[in-house]
Amino acid sequence: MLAPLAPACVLLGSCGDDGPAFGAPRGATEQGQDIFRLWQGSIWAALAVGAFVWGLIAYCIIRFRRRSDDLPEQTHANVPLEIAYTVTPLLIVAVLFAVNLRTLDRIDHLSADPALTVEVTGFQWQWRFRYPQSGIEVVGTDDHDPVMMLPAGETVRLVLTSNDVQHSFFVPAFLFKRDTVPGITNEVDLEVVKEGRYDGRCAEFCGLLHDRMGFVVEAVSREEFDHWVTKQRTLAAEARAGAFTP
Ligand SMILES: [Cu+2]
Repeated sequence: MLAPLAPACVLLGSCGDDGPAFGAPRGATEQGQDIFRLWQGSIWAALAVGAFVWGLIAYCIIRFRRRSDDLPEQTHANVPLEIAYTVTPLLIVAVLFAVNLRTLDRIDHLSADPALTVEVTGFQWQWRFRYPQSGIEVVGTDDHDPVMMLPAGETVRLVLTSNDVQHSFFVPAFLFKRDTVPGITNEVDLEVVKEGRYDGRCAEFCGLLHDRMGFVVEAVSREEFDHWVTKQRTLAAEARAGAFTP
C-alpha cells in the first residue's frame, strides 16, 4: 500500500506499517508513540497545506502568465476571498493547538496505580535510580553508566529531582525529556512497549563533567525484572553482612 511513497520514504525517513517517520524516532514508549503520531500528523498537515499553496502558485504562473504588454483587468478587494484566507489559517492553528493539548494531556496523565516507581536523582555528575518498593539503589560512577531496569509493557512512575543544579533526564528513543530541578519533584509515567536497551543523556548543561552523565534504560520481561530485583537484594544483603564481619 505504501509502495507509491517509497521515494518519499527514502528522503523523509523510514516507512513502516504506520507510514513514513519523517526523520523522527517512532517512540519506544506508549507516550512516545503518542508524540510520534502528533509529529507525523503535523507533517502530513504541513505537506497538504504546502501542496495546496504550490498548486495555487503553479496555477497563477501558468494561467496569468504575460501574454502581451496590455495590463490585465484591474480589480480591487475580494471580501469573501480575504475572509477565507484569514479564517482558514486561524482554523488550522486552532486545530493544531487542540490536538497538541490533547496529546500533552495524555502524556502527562498519571496512573492511579503504577506497577513500579523509580526515584531519579540527578547530581554533579551522575544519576541515582532508587526503587522505593524494593530498596534497591543504582548509582552511576565515572567508569559505569547507571542502568535503570524496568519491566516492559507496564506503567512505571518516574519521580525526578536534583541534588544540586538543574539536570535533564533525556531518552531520545522515548521522545522524552524532563528536567530534574533542585527542590522540585517532577512525576511522569512511562510504559516501554518493547524490550531493549535505550541510551539516555543529561540534556541540561550542568557543569564541567556534564558529558559524563550518560545512562541506560533497559526494559526486560517481568520475569527477568523480578529476577534482577532478587539478585540486587541478595547482593545488597551480602554487602551488609560483609561490612559487619569482624
Ligand atoms: Cu548535565
